[in-house]
Amino acid sequence: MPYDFSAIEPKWQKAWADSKIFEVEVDHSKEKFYCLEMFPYPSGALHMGHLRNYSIGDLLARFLRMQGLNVLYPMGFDAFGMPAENAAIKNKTAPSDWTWSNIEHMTQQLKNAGYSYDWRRRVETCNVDYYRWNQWLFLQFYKKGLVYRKHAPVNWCDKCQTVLANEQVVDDGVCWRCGTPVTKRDLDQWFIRITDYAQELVDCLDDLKGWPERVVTMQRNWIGRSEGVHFEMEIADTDLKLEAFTTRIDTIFGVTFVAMAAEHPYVEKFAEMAGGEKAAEMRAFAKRMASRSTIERTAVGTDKEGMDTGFFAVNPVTGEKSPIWIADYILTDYGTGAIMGVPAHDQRDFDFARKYNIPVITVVRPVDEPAPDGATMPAAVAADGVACNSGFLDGLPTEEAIARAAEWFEEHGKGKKEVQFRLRDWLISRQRYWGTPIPMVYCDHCGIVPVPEEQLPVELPLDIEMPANGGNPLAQRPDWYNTTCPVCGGPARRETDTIDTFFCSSWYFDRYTSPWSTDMPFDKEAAAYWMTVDQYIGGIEHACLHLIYARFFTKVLSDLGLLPADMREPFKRLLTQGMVIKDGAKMSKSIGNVVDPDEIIKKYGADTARLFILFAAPPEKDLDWSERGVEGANRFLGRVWRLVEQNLDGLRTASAERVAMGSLTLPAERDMKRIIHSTLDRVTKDIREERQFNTAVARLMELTNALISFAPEDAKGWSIKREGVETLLCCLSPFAPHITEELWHQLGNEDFLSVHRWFEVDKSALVEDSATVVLQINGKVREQFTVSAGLSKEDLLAEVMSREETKKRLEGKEIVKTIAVPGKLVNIVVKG
Ligand code: ANZ
Ligand code: ZN
Repeated sequence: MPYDFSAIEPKWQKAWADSKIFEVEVDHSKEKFYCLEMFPYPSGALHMGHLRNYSIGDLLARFLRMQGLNVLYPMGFDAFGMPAENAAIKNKTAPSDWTWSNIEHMTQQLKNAGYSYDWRRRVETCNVDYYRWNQWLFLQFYKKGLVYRKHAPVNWCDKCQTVLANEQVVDDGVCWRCGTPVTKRDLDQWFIRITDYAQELVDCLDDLKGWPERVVTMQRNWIGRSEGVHFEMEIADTDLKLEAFTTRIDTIFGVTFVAMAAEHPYVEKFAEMAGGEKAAEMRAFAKRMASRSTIERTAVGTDKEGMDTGFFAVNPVTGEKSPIWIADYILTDYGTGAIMGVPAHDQRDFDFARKYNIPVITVVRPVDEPAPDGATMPAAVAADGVACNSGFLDGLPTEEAIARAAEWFEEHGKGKKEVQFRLRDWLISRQRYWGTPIPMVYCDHCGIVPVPEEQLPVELPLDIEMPANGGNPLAQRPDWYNTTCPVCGGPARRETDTIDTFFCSSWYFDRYTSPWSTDMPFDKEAAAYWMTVDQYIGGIEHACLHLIYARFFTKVLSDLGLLPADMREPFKRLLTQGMVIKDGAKMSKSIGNVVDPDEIIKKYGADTARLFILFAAPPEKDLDWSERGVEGANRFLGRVWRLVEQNLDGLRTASAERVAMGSLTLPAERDMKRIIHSTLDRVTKDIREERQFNTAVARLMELTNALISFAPEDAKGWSIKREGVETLLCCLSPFAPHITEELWHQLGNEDFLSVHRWFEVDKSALVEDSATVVLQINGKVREQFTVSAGLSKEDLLAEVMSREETKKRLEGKEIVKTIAVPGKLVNIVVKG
């Protein structure tokens, strides 16, 4: 029989589904393992990146299941979001129709790949059974004071026609989805108080030992915890005080200017006080600065721009006055939106000071050197040193100077130590249709009123027409948004914004533990058993998006009592798989180098596609797509197939009983047995400990070759060959589950290999029969030879000395000393 994957694969997929072997339940008598992949957006079809992600996950799920663990391995769809709306406008279909048909198509694709999901647990975030719990959770967050509405400058993407959270403004200022430079708009929006958890989000990073260091660092920087001093400066000739935040209060004697953001409220105050032309000038400048995108304002190398307001701030320590500027590089939403400018020790301040001829005064010097001259220094010196020109701080090393200066501010009541975070509250309103409606109502009488829980869900109308000119169709549906106030019963209007889809993906893994739950988002007992996720697999691009939001959610759900109190983190181990590249570039539609997984599966079968993907590169590394590599994987499976087919009679009739190493005398049989078990041993470790799947495959290829050349001479030999073939099929099963299942049954086995217990290593078979020993004379290698394994020092030496070759080499020489290392080497030191 030839290897006909197109018959084998659907046959076993059906058999597995019919027998429900991948369906799992809570079982406290068993150790659990939760294996999870980032769920896909139902864009239409799987791409190679998905196939890689899920082939890695399925390998682990299958392997650990065979190791006897109770493995939860679910799949679902992150189904809300913009592309459905764009497709709807383009094809004149409803976003829901487009989405649901994609979900069904992609589910079929996943089934064709042979992934071992418990399909009963499929979750779709656009399903009202799911998003009603988004709304319910939103209300719990609201009750807990974690949701608020605020008028604020927010990120706006003109292409997507919606606001964005800070995390969704990537690469210094563009929309994460479409790449359009983001601008600021002043709007009323809903925020979630993720900053309440900023400290814990940083602290717990230390415990994420199973995460790539790179992701931990990215999150640490994103959350951006800084310790510093928050203080006030009087503004000369006014009764105003300007607040600033600094991490370098030790440089307070080096302040030569003060700067504030264009959006700072004092811009308008100063304009009013100044009046006349100066006022107009100031307003115009601030407006021009504020209208520029963050990318323009903060890009490295762009010229800093500023304007002197004519007002002066009084240095709280020295009493000196410094001019107050408006500067483009001061961010409105960090610290207080105003800074003390210390050009000698901060590069941005330095660039600004040089441009506008502001004096530069050094107040920190290197330990054993005098202070550089501020007038001529070429760049700021940010490094620690010793305070100078700094009154009571003089002579103190930077760290102590910071502490001393901070104390001074606290003693004098002029400032206090403060921790600042870069992390901002999470803006979750979206001016889009295809998302979870925010369960809030506006009443002229009662103001903002939450929708009572018993009135949930607030369902999205599905019979909509997308406005061709963009915008949110919900805002054009009075029949939908007109409602009655839950408090006074008067006329009211629903919120027409929907919730950021990252909200949906922040707890879907909890839902998987009990997706049938109808009275709660998920069953607490089930979640307590299955969570946390033991292994999460997905793309690094989510390092500061989904992976932060999901961590935050887990902490809140734990505080809400939905998850156990000590369950503070969702993902124990994280694997960020590399990209799939072709011809040196990331596989993508825009580059035009995509290979369609469907075509590969059709041409070579799912087993080949999966094996190639797992063999071609370690999981974290980029994978170079090559059709030749795919053919190689296919040829290897053909060899495995023929190994069984061509020996089928012998293998089928061989005793399934394992022959003990001790009863084997033929060297070929002993060697075969050893190869089988050392391969099993290493493959098991490669998968379980190292996650090095590619080396595991390489070892299985070697085992295959050894089995092909091994010609049994007797019944014991056939029994060993069968043991070898079954071991090979066992180890290969998580990589290529269909062909191995088929061959397993052809050998006469009746159970499913997919859930067969992983084979045990026979330790006695690992002992080597022989050892290779090096002979050195005066430290130089002279020859290598084989001795039996396990010889003692004395026996080894005796054996070496009795060899004719050794005797010849030592002729006429005087032996001074001999050194023997069992199993390794003998060194003979001679004279003459
Ligand atoms: C004086 C100073 C002297 C500073 C010095 C630094 C070095 P991190 O570490 O990121 O927290 N800063 C404060 N608020 C700012 C804002 N809204 N926009 C731009 N810059 C701002 O950085 C804190 C430092 O960033 C603060 O310490 C302040 O500059 C600046 F030798 O104050 B520093
Ligand atoms: Zn956009």
